Amino acid sequence: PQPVRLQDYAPPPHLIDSVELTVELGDDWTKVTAILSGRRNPAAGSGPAPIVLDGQDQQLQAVTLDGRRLAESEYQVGAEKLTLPAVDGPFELMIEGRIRPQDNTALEGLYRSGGLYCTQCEAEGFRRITYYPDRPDVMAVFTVRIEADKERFPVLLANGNCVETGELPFGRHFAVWHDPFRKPAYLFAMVAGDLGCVEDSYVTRSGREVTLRIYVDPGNEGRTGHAMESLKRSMRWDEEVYGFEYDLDVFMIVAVSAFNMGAMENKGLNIFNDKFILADPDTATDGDFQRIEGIVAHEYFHNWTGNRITCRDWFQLSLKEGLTVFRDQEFSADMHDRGVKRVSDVRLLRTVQFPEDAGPTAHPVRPDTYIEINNFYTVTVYEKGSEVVRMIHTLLGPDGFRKGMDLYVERHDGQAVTCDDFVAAMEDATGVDLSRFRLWYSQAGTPTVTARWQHDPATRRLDLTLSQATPSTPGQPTKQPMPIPLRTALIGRNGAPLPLRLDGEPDGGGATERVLVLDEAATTVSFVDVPPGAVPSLLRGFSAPVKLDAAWSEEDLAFLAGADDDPFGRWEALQSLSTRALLAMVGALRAGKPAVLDQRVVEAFRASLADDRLEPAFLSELLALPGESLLGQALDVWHVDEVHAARAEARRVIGETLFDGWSALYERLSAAEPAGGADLSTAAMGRRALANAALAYMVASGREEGIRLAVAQARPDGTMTRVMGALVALNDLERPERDAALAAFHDRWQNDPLVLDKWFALKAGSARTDTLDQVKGLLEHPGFSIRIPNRVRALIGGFTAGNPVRFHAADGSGYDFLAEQVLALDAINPQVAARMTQPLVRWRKFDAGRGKAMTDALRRIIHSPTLSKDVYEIASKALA
Ligand code: B3K
Ligand code: ZN
Repeated sequence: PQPVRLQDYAPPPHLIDSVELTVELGDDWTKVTAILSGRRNPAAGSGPAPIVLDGQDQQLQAVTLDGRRLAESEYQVGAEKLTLPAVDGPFELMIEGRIRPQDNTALEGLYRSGGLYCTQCEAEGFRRITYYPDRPDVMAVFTVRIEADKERFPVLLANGNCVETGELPFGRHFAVWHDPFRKPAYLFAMVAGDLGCVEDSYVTRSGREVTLRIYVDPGNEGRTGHAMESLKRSMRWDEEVYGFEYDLDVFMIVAVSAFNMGAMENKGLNIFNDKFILADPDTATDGDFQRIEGIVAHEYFHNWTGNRITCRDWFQLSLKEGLTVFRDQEFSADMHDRGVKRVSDVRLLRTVQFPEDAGPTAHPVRPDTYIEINNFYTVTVYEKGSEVVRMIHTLLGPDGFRKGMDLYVERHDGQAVTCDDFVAAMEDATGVDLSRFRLWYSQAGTPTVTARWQHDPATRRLDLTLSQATPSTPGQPTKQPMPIPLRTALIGRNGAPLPLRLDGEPDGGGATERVLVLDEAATTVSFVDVPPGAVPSLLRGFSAPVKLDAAWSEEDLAFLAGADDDPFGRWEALQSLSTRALLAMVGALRAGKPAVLDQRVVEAFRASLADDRLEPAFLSELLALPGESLLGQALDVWHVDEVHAARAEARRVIGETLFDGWSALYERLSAAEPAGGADLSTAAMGRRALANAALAYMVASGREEGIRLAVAQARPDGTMTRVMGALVALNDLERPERDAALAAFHDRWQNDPLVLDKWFALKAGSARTDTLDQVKGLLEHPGFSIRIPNRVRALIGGFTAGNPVRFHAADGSGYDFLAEQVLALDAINPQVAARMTQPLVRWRKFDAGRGKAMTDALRRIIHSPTLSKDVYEIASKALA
């Protein structure tokens, strides 16, 4: 397969102004007729140019150009292109074709799953519906007519407003939808099925009433309340924070059970994985509720950042994704607890994006080449992209950032633009020079910032020396220094942040926090009037997506863990202290010695547990040890068994030593839990999170009392947050109580696919040695289907991505299993197969034996004669 390159971008030779699409859904064939009104693009030269359209997996039946049906000799149909005669001026083209949505297991384009037809067109799915210039810089006004059997498909939806409905012969009916906003084909959507609908409304701040509708499988209407409330909160927030109002009369969401990703922002008709819509306290955890809120917001926010202003080409994907993730993160921070939100976003970035940025598939936030664009919907484009926008926000300040957004919209509403256009608007609105900052878009790899300091008690100066280095990544052997904003404070011995004054400044204005910008390879900053014993608090709020190597002693970290006024800094200090201790335990185990947990960690936990100023949600984050994969990354070689053993031992010691503390906390929090657990306030969710953390430590202690409490809490009549908290706590135990609790859960929920996914993930994520055999057996479970991505992610992904110690079994059995599943899946759904390949790509992180077994598995995959380009791209990069 040939790579596509950013440097080869050329504007489209023809533009399309309007599309009239007719889709006749039928059991054998679906007939699609497209009437395109187009013209030559003045920005792409003049004179006649052939019309070249994209198309895939369809049968072309007729082409009519300006009223004349073309003979077959007048056009060429290739595997992926249709080439028509050269055209100079305006033209009208009619394309008639046939497709088979019922056979479309890739879930791209128009597909049928169960009794529902729906679409997924981003990035390049529209070309599976009709021949079209399927690229985001071609924007047209769409009118869509859908025809289908009325009884089986009573609901017919597309983007925009419904302008006509009516009856047809043979029990069929039709609906016509018109979307007045010009849009690229990737934002096209349609749905046909038998769906229940919940309706609500929203009055925008300028007083327009918008109808809100959520469509779900009949029977699920009662589980849409949270999504609807989340939608209304998002609409309000976007008006308040950015002045963005919704622009159509109706906003629709459809929940579908077979979906490749989380959701899709199609104009006026968002389509969602049902997992991110359906929720009630019996079936969804607090984490599920929060994810739903975040994703509903994310898709809604795309209406301005993505739809009104879209991407010129797919290399610019982060233009809409990084910005929209930043917006949804800020929304969630405003709705709940900012510090807790920041901690969980940073944890995701470090656990998934940092490894990507350090491995063979590393790419810049704005990639410059791809084979399959679907492989670039990555944590780098999304989460690191959001961090890049956040740094702009930090450098410009909230008011400057808002001015930049206003200018961005004023300049580019209705256009398809680039990341550079976004940065230019930020610069022009504020006068801040971001020319070097643009490197954040083009340079891959996670920079390391080194911080060393020295305090001179005589002059009361603290010299802080900062330097940066970014490792080489594929295709980028050397790197330039980038501007790195570092939020900095000095915490005095009494625990209070000190007023800051830099050398040479007449006075610091009393501020206790500064944004230092490290824009060279190295620099030294001097603070004056610094009393002895002050400890720097660096990278506060995680102000840049970097690895920080700071010269903190264990005592400094223990101090910051109790005193830092920045919530992220406080959490980070305890994480760093724990990481050091856990790595020392891994070292001991490797040397054949017993692993002993540093007592300072236990003491820091004890102190935090006793600190009643802390919000429960934050405390539960503070008391979570770094995960196995973070510890693995911190090592040159990820010794999976020792990492697992060290972490389990640390949890046992913390559980046992502080048992009385955990138990008192658990009792106090459980007493506060109202029967039913339906209180979804931030505070109540925080209490449940902390109670679950306490319970897990009690179980980890090994004391019978912990197990007894967990077994009681796991009873399937409880609310899902509590039941799952208990099952997670019990899941690794080799005890009949664990099996019984899981079996009861299964029996209660086996007919509810989304809840059954939780059970699949628990089974697949258990550290018990029989887990792989269990997973293999569950491939035959009646509730499992390789065609439904949620099932695949829960069961197969739950094992390969969620269970490092078993997936990386030294005998290579986990890798063999994954290779087999990837190949089976690739024939059905290449996009999901490519995702599932990911756990193999970082084979260099493991010992020689595992590395060899992993590359063997990758070779087995890549040698498949029918491999998709999706999986080929990942596997070939991994082996390069
Ligand atoms: N824009 C979609 C993702 C499309 C993925 C295509 N493989 C969802 C989102 O980011 O909001
Ligand atoms: Zn998005």
